[in-house]
Amino acid sequence: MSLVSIIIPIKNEPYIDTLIYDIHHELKNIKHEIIVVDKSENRPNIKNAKLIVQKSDGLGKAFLEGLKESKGNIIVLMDGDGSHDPKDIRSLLRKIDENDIVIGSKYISGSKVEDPFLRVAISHCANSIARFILGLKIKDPVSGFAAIKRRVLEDIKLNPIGYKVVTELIYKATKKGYRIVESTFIFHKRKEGQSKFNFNEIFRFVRLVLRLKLIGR
Ligand SMILES: Nc1nc2c(ncn2[C@@H]2O[C@H](COP(=O)(O)OP(=O)(O)O)[C@@H](O)[C@H]2O)c(=O)[nH]1
Ligand SMILES: [Mg+2]
Repeated sequence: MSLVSIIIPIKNEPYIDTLIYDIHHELKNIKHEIIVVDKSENRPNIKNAKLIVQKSDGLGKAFLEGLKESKGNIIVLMDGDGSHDPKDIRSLLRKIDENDIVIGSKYISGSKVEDPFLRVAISHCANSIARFILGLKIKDPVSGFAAIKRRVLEDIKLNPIGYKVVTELIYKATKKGYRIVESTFIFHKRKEGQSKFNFNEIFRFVRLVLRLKLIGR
């Protein structure tokens, strides 16, 4: 494992400083870089990470902008609100050598979700839609927490709409026969700030799933 690039899309996330500090602490024995892709109204003053100002729209496209600036052979995508714990990055990395993609999965035994009931219910519905319509075997194909080998991302063309770039990646990577496994983690309640998730994201997700199903890309 030579270099791990951690890409964190943010939009008004006051927790980002603490998160960056904790990631560096947790990964102190691993060569890594942190890339924050920012779409905030007021530019945050980011220390100890590379800041990219997002030009496009949406979480999925933020990931692609971060990817372009990254140098690692392993890429980690995570949220900037404290829901994804830096400690769990290590669990993803433990499995990446023998696999192509490792998904932080909320719905395998050993994982835990600290979210209100409505959020869990929406997440379960999105999961069922992705698994049923796209025929995915992964238990949590709508997760936003994953480690991915760079060569997979160089081979697959992503065309994200909205949040769920990992769903698109899993679908396309499965078709190409890449090895995808899941890893347990604890999905914490966001530590600060507010969720940017809204009902438009549900429509974008449905559009994404139908597009993948009907035209395959
Ligand atoms: N750069 C960027 N980050 C975003 C965008 N939308 C959401 N995010 C970030 O993506 C992560 C997940 O979003 P969040 O609001 O926590 O969604 P939730 O966990 O589903 O409630 C957080 O770090 C957000 O700040 C966007 O359009 N651009
Ligand atoms: Mg969140």
